[in-house]
Amino acid sequence: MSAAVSKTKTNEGTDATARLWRNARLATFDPQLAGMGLVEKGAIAVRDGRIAFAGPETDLPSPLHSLETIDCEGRWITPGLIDCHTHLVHAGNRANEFEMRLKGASYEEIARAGGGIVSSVSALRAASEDELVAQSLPRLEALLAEGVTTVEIKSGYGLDRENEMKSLRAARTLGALRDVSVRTTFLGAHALPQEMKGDKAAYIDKVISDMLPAIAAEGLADAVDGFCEGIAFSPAEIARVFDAAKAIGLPVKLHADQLSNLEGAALATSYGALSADHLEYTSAASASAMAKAGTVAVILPGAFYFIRETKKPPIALFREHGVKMAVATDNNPGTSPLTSLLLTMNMAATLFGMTVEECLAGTTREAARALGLVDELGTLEAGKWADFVLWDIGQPAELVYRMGFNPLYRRVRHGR
Ligand code: DI6
Ligand code: FE
Repeated sequence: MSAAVSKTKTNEGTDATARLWRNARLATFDPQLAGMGLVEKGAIAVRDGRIAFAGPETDLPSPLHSLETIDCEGRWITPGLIDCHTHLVHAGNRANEFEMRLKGASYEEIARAGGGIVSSVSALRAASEDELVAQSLPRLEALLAEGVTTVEIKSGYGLDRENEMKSLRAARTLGALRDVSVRTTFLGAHALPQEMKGDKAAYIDKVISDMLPAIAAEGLADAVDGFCEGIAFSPAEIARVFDAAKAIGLPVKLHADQLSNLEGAALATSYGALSADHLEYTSAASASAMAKAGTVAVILPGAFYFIRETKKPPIALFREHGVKMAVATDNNPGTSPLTSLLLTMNMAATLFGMTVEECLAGTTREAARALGLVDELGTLEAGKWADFVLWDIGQPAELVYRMGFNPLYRRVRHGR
């Protein structure tokens, strides 16, 4: 059954988005309302792709009564989902490595056999930009089919100027090919490329003086990320990258404390990072620093699950200190080949004990905050982009509760 569009009222001028979505139940995530900001018998008025009003139908300002009306037939509406941490642009996959691990091989053995991140770098370098787009598109489409309207995509499998730029251009192209907002993040400090083995300092030099200026000059990155870990880069090396990002005016985020505690989250806060991500080993001191700096904790249960990690991120600490929490897929070929944000929410709830409200806020409002976009996206509030999803559900908890079921009815981005 399709929602009926009233034929008696016409659009205002040439604004094809000018509409009134009425007879809906809203989970607004408006921070001024309690909990999920629920509104029974709600309406959303859209003009010029933005929300002109969201709230109880009875409060609708009279000038908006003349808008063309869509009857939502009592369906639930949430903000469009935001996947705020992905490595979605990559080439090939690592299913072979997965099979080897199932037979008992260690990461080290796999790396020696030419697997691991190095194999994803070779595959990406061998792929043309068009091939990269073509391979990544089905992953993007899987996210969109479940109501994602904004996705962050990192580079980090190119590891030289040409291939990092190719990745970021491919990410931007994906955003042009589909109705989705793409935010790009330069993750040059992801791994050490084989050709620079034994010389991390020289590689960081290249990230800072070769790749970053070229990427910034073309406007290819909205933020800069790094992987702070024993197997990747030290806090001192990441600090050099962040100094350069800051000098160029780009915000930073960090893969921090995923496999060990290097106090990466605290380092990120000293640069006013938008987010610190993973955080399995994050300390109380870092959690407190995150709260003070307003750095969002991005929780990534897909990687935790896939690598069979046992140390859980300190959710209780984050709650205690008032750290905002986002939830994302971390889609990548090595540790999280996951393209379902709905399943990710179920994992965050089941594996980490996050509440329904935390999971849903984590893929809407807090995900927007982790991208520095909370003034534009992430809630159903007047002034923000009209990005929202109509769901065939009886209550918001169903979005977190089900596994492998998609109750999406309609996805709306910028009012369309
Ligand atoms: N942390 C991860 O889990 C992935 N990257 C990162 O910084 C792993 C990426 C890969 O193995 O391909
Ligand atoms: Fe990641």
